[in-house]
Amino acid sequence: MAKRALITGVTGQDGSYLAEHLLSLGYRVWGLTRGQANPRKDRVSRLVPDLEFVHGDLMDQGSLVTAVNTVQPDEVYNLGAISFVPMSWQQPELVTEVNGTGVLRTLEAIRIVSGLTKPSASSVVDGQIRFYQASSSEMFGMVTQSPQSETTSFHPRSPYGVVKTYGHYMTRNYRESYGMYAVSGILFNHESPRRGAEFVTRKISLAVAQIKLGLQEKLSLGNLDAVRDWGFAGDYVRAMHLMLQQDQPDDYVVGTGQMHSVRDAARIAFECVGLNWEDYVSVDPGLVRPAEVETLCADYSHARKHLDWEPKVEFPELMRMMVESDLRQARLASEQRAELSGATW
Ligand code: NDP
Ligand code: GDR
Repeated sequence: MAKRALITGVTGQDGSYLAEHLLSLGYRVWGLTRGQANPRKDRVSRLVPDLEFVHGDLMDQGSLVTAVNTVQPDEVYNLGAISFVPMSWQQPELVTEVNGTGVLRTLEAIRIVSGLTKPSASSVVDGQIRFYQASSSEMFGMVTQSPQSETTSFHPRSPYGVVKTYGHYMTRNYRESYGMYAVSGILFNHESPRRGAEFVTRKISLAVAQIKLGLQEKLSLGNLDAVRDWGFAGDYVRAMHLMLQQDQPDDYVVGTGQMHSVRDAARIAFECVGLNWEDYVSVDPGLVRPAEVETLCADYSHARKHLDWEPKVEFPELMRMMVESDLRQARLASEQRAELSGATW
């Protein structure tokens, strides 16, 4: 019988890659979608035609119980979140509800549907629903140790990071309290052509494509010195799946162990189209964060050893992939505009 998976956040970057990956392994996959007319649902349906849908919202406990009960999943991947860090200063309470209490509600939905009525220290049993929580390197925040591993202490620097830390510990607590197979992947930044345009790598790749085609003149960025460990989302969803296939549940750091600054990202992206980044990029102090995470770098040796996982795509190749995808789309959009303006009706 095909395994069954439920993904929250299926309309996001990781959701679409994870759905494709699980379907390629023979799973039946349901994505949780919210709202009465979500255009991102149409987009993911086009990208992943075999994906099935169930309605629900991380803000609504009953809808999650119904979704888990309807799908009867073997595995639940909780990727749903407000994932743009600056939003968490603007709407900290909403981010707490979705990214924090949403984790608790999903764990509760699994507990209720599984009939786990009493806390019990008993270990994982076969046939249990397995749960993956999308934890984040933002939990490390102000780092005093580099690279960061599963044992590095947390010092989150944004409401987003604080709330992800809550979800992380709640996941561990359900594992320890109910014997649930519940794990967190502490994932470092991962990008792709499907990355939201608000995140810095995609903001850069989109701007490079527009500037190359003469559709934009300049690019404003915030902190050019911020350093991240950027990998490819398609590689990281393999790690998510592997975390749920182990004999015992555990948490894993996933990253590349390579560090690049925002400045490097801009330089590499502009070089892809033969331009010098310094001719186009300026710093807008308004984009600098009130409390910045200056530098992050993953020690993913635990994942390498126990999951046999390695990233395949290096950062320059990732930036090239994103720039080329944005160039193709910008050219297509230009051609369609030209066709429309030449239309005779
Ligand atoms: P995206 O921002 O691309 O996707 C977020 C998803 O969450 C969307 O599908 C969105 O759906 C959904 N969502 C938002 N609010 C709710 C809600 N109330 N109920 C149900 N779903 C909701 O994020 P990514 O794919 O990049 O990231 C996936 C997860 O991994 C997130 O939890 C993120 O915080 C975490 N993470 C990401 C990293 C990265 O570098 N990408 C690194 C570490 C962790 P809708 O279309 O309805 O808005
Ligand atoms: P991050 O990703 O906050 O690390 O969170 P983002 O791409 O937004 O920022 C990375 C770094 O770049 C600096 N920066 C800018 N960022 C944006 N968005 N726009 C700019 O113009 C800009 N200029 C400089 C930022 O200050 C920051 O230091 C991502 C999200 O996917 C989270 O959900 C996830 O948990 C973490 O990665 C790991």
